[in-house]
Formats: sequence, structure tokens, C-alpha cells
Amino acid sequence: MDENLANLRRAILTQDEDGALRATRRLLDAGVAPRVILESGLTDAMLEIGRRWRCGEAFLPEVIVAAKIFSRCNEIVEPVLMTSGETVHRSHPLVLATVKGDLHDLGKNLVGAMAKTVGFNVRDLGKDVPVDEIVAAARESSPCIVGLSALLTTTMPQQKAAVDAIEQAGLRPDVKIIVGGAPVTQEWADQIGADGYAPDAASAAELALSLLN
Ligand code: B12
Repeated sequence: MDENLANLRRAILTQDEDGALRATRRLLDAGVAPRVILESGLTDAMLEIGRRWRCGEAFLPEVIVAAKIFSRCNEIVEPVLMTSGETVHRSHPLVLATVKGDLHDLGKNLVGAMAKTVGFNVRDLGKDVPVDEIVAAARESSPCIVGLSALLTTTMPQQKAAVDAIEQAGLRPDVKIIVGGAPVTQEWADQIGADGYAPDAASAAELALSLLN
């Protein structure tokens, strides 16, 4: 299994789409848990790409291709994740968005996939989503949880803008807000008045569940 995971990571790092899809199928055929493939295969490879990019060992076109391969592999893993006995049927709405100005959506998509497995009815607004649209969706889905993703330090203030706008629209406390993304911390969540922060998709789903009570 470790060798197959290593093959998957290597294929993403060398932009070998066919190899990555093959390695993903092999892992699923071997019965490896979808969550492990998402976290220890796909996500770890993207983090390594990020490290290489920062050090000048990789360049933007490679990151773009790796992100596309990540999504293709995720398309194969997600349906299996949904049928993996862990799925619970609830139908509480979870509105998800990557905030305005931010085009990073791989992490948000994983949060959505994981939230579905614990029974959330996920309404994904996509990326680069303006505050007005987030407020409108929160109003329509209320009571609900709103999950806001930001991967850039320059777009984190949009999370605060959304929290403030939801507050001003009078939608609290029926709307709980959780935030995440690589530069986001618990401290930031506290500072902007969000109800919670989670560092990864599995803990995001757990956090959302805990807020239902
Ligand atoms: C892939 C990538 C891209 C891709 C995105 C493709 C896509 N469809 O998403 C592309 C090439 C488009 C891109 C563009 C840019 N990027 Co970029 N990108 C990355 C990279 C390498 C990986 C991000 C990723 O997908 N990680 C894998 C996923 C699974 O992890 P994740 O996103 O962190 O999500 C997990 C958690 O954070 C959490 N989570 C995420 N969202 C949420 C939401 C909630 C509610 C919760 C609870 C949890 C949660 O759970 C997720 C799953 O476990 C990072 C490096 C890094 N270390 O993060 C840089 C990075 C984020 N990018 C960076 C930059 C600078 C840019 C550009 C400005 C580059 C440029 N000059 O054009 C543009 C900005 C475009 C824009 N306006 O958004 C910088 C940001 C620096 C900063 N401090 O702001 C980083 C850190 C790289 C670096 N240089 O250090 N990027």
C-alpha cells in the first residue's frame, strides 16, 4: 500500500496524469480507505508541490497541471468515499465557498466530499464567491452551517467580511460559520467571530457535526 501511495504522489509530482489515475485505481482495488488516498496521497503531493514552488524548484504551470490531476483523481475517489459504510443520512445544509478573489478550490472540494460522508447536504457555491452570494445562500439554507475557504493571506479578510455580513443580515445564531484554508488558524477564527476552524477535511466534517448540537 505504501508503495502504491508513493507511486500516486510521484505521478502527481511528475505531472503524469495516466500514472496518477492508474495508481489511484490500484489503491482503491487494494481496498485502501478513500480517506487515506485523499490525505496521504493527493493532499501530501499538493503540499510537496507547494513546497517546491516556494523554493523555486517548481513553477506555476506545473502547479496548475498537478491541481488538474488532483481533481481527476478525486473524481474517482469521491464516489467510493460516498459508498464507504461511513455515510450517515442526515440532511443538514452546509453551504461551502472559496471567498472572493481566491481561486483555490481543491481543499474546499475535499471538505465538501468529507462532509457528505457524514450526511451533510452540501451546497457548493464554488470559488471566487462574493460576500453577497454567500449571505443569500445562507439565508436560503438557514438554519445551516457556512464553510469559508481562503488560501491566500490577501483573501482571508473576505472571511471576516462574510462573517460580518451574515451577522448584519440578522442570520445568526441559526447560521454557524466555520473557516479553513492553509493560512487560517484557530486564532483567526476567534478574531473574526467564526464558530470554528479545522485544519483538514476530516476534522472539518467533525467540527460541522459538533456544531449541530
Ligand atoms: C494548487 C495551488 C494553486 C493552484 C490552485 C488550483 C485549484 N483549483 O485549487 C493555482 C495554480 C491556480 C494557484 C494560483 C495561485 N496561487 Co496557489 N497554491 C497552490 C498550492 C501549491 C496547493 C494548495 C492546495 O490545493 N493544497 C491541497 C489542499 C487539499 O489543501 P488545502 O487547500 O490547504 O485544504 C485543506 C485545509 O486547508 C482545509 N480547508 C480548506 N478549505 C477549508 C474550508 C473550511 C471551512 C475548513 C473548515 C477547512 C478547509 O481542509 C483541506 C483538506 O484537508 C499552495 C501551497 C500550499 N502549501 O498550500 C499554493 C499557495 C496557496 N498559492 C499561493 C499563491 C501566491 C498563488 C497565486 C497568487 C500565484 C500567482 N502568482 O498567480 C495564485 C492566486 C490565484 C488566486 N487568485 O487564487 C501561495 C499563497 C501565499 C500567501 N501567503 O498568500 C501558496 C501558499 C504557495 C506559496 N507560494 O507559498 N495556486
